[in-house]
Amino acid sequence: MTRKFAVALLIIFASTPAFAAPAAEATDPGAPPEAVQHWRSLRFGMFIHWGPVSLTGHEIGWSRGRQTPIDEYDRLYKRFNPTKFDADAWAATAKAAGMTYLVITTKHHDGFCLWPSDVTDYDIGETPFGRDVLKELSTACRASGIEFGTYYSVCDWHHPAFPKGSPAGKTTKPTADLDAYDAYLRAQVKELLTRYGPLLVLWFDVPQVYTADYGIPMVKMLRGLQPNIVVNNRAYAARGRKRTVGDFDTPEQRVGRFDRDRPWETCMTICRQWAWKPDDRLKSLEQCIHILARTAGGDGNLLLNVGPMPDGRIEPRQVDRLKEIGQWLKTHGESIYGTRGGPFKPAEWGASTHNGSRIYLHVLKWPGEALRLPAIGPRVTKASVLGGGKAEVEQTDQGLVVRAGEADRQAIDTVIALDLDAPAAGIQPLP
Ligand code: FHN
Repeated sequence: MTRKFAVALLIIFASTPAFAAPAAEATDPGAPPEAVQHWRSLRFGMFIHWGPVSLTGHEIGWSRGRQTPIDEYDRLYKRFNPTKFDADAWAATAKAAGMTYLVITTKHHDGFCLWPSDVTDYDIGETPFGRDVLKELSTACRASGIEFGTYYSVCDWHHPAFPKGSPAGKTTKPTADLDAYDAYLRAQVKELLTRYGPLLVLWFDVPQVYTADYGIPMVKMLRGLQPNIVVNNRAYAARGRKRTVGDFDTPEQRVGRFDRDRPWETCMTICRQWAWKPDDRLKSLEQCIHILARTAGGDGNLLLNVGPMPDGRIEPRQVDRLKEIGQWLKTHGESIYGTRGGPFKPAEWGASTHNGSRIYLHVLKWPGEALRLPAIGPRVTKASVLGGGKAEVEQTDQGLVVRAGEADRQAIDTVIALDLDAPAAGIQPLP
């Protein structure tokens, strides 16, 4: 009996009713407010969806039992050998993109683990590659000043104890045992939280039948291991529509609504697929900048996803796009990092952010010769275009009229800095 199998058996026995986790406690205390504010100040992160599935060019998890037969999908790891994987290069690409944090799929719905787990053999250690991707990537991120976070799929369509299976989580396994799966999940979450240093975030996904009875004690357990970690809203299936889960919401493939009360992060693919897809459609620089500006303008973070190739590289044209975003952030980053959304809510013309006594207008589409905005209390003492250029503002009790000449308007986003004689945070959000 292998050590891993013995450990797995121990976990299953330990999860029998006599030893089952204590009944779910009513609430998750949440992350400390300063931890959430720090996460929010980072504003722009890299999402990575990667695994042996990249050998097929189909979607991670979802193609198991669809484009790729289950048995074939589950054997991919035996030939997964991304010899060009270079964690320092990935971290450098995130840095060059102006990204401040990185979240990688440690285990997606297909159950494969990108680290050598003690409770399964379905992991990177059993591939020809063999190396601990999480160890190398977390080390490289820290060396580059990029904060490291982990995505972990709650549903596991490969594991015999998780009730739902492929395709698409729509089948039910005869071997289902949620107590046993909860023990497995907790053991893996503990591995993530005790092996790779302080994590910025645990990004859970698709809980399906994993309910709050399991999820709340599990989240409390992980917060005990890393009290400053931030947890998203997908750690478990919430009871009732009104229940909020975790520390932030996760609008997906869309810019979230303006909300300065509940933290949120838009997750979005830079192409169309989450995992590697040859010749996928790549978003333009304008699209990426507009998504970032509108997300920050709504008071949200943007987690922009790349799907690395089976050889371990991020596709060169995606690297180039990310570098272009980073170039833009070199001159415009102060209008994104550390800002809060508003006071002017996102609209057709664009969005606004603020920090201290400065408002940033992200004018994405000029509504003619001038931009007219509702009145604000503080006086505008100065107006300028980030990156160089002139802007004029007329301020009356009726509102602001903002102008910039054609030569001062910028193709993708004219960011106009308005310096005020009082903090912008005191201005109530305006339509
Ligand atoms: O099914 C997953 C999907 O593959 C991807 O990981 C996204 C990322 O947020 N989450 C789920 C879909 O909501």
